[in-house]
Amino acid sequence: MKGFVLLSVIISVFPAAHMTKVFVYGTLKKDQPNYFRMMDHANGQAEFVAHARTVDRYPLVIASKYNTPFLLNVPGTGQRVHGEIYSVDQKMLEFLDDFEECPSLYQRRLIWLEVHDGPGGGQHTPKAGSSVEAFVYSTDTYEPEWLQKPTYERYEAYGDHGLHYVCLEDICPE
Ligand code: PCA
Repeated sequence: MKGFVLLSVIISVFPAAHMTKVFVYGTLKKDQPNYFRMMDHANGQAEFVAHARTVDRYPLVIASKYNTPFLLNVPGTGQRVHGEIYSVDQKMLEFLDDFEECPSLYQRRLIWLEVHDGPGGGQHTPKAGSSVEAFVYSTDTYEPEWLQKPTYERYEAYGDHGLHYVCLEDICPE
């Protein structure tokens, strides 16, 4: 009990101490179909940190019957992938793990990112050009054929590729 009280005090004094950086490259990005889930306070807190690009190349493919974006965990092939870094609290991290069916569909792992622009000024905003580590939902549990698919450097749910993201009725915005 004492330990719990102490932990609560530490967390309230240092709110950043229990935040985790997550890099999103797919439907969770701003203006993409699942962004609203990260902005829904019922799921926890998510704060934009910066735009960024993966340091290594990875194949970002669109696969499955729902045309879902997958970053395949095959560093060194594909392209350097653009996305957004968010700082999320424990509640949001647990929500995202559940939503991304981690660890069966995606696994959450750390990757290196090159920071582009952030909102600036903030004490916690990393500098443009610097490298930061963040979690990403990438996958090892892909079908071998997915390695033959076209790769993208930037995901757009309704882009020129024509592989429009299919929302399940019960998990999609109106
Ligand atoms: N959601 C996660 C992984 C793929 C997806 O659509 C993301 O946007 O990063």
